[in-house]
Amino acid sequence: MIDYTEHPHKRFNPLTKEWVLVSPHRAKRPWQGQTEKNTEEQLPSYDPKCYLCPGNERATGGNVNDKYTDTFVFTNDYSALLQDTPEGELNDGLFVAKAERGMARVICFSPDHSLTIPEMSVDAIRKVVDVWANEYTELGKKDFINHVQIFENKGAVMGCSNPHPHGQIWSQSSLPNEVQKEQNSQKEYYDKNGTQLLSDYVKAELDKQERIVVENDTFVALVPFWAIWPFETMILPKRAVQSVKDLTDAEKTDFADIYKKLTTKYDNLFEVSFPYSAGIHQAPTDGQNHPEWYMHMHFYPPLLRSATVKKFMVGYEMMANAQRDITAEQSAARLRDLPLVHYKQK
Ligand code: H2U
Ligand code: ZN
Repeated sequence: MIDYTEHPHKRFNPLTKEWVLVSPHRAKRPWQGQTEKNTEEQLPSYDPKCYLCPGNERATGGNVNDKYTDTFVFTNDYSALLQDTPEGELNDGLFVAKAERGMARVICFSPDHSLTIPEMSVDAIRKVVDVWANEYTELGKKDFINHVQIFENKGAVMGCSNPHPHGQIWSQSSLPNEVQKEQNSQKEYYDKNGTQLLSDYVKAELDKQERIVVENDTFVALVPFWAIWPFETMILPKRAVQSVKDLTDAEKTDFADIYKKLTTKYDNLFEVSFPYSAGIHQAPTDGQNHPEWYMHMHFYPPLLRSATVKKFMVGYEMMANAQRDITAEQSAARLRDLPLVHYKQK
């Protein structure tokens, strides 16, 4: 009989309808498990050369940041999407293209250049959540914006250009690929069952208690059953909410709280500022009702065994299928067992 902690198997991701190959027997290879000691240099609270610090000039001539005291949002000076793109469509057999309009924004999470989310207070992170809700609402209101992607790239290994704590928002006319997959699956599930896919999933995970990392009154952080990255997680509200703007006041604070708790555990894993790409998936802003939607935040961290051993999505992953060794349950247990006090505070 198959033992899912031992034998190679495939797991299904119902959100994307894609499979991941899990090879737990390979994780039994000798685990050196050393945590690289933290050699990160302490950054200054203010860096006169940083284009995100308060009062500084940005990389483009002329633009100067406000002397902000909590969060600061501005339109990306090098936006990948533009408001004034002309209309256009190409439908020439196999050559298909379409104009895309949008707007991109940058959010500074804190005026303090040296901080990261796990080192910020819940009150300060709550202000970031408020900015997300506001940006989702305001960008979403525009007739040419049907999707708002909020995300954070953390760490140079993820291509982040600046250590100053910040995130981005790219909003656009059409649904991007990953969101379109989730849209289709959630709609199909809701039409068939009358409940949200992720509503049923969260209930089942809270019931099983096998992959939960941390929870508070209204939010949970877990390693999804179908996780691809070694320490991939999701943050989800405990009730069906379509977007950050629909969260209650208490839920917004709980969202900030769990964001801090999860990222603190991440940093404590290898005692290093843990890199990741994170982003919030939420209902399209197309003016339609989306009862099928259940907002959630994905965290895709690249580290595997230490601060310097990264998982590469190459070879079989690029050519065939995502694959992992350590199981989602093992990863969840390791993260769950880590302290909620940041290692720098010890
Ligand atoms: P990343 O660190 O995730 O690359 O985000 C930084 C963003 O900030 C990036 O998209 C923008 C870049 O275009 N930026 C500005 O808008 N103005 C600047 O002066 C520098 C960087
Ligand atoms: Zn800075």
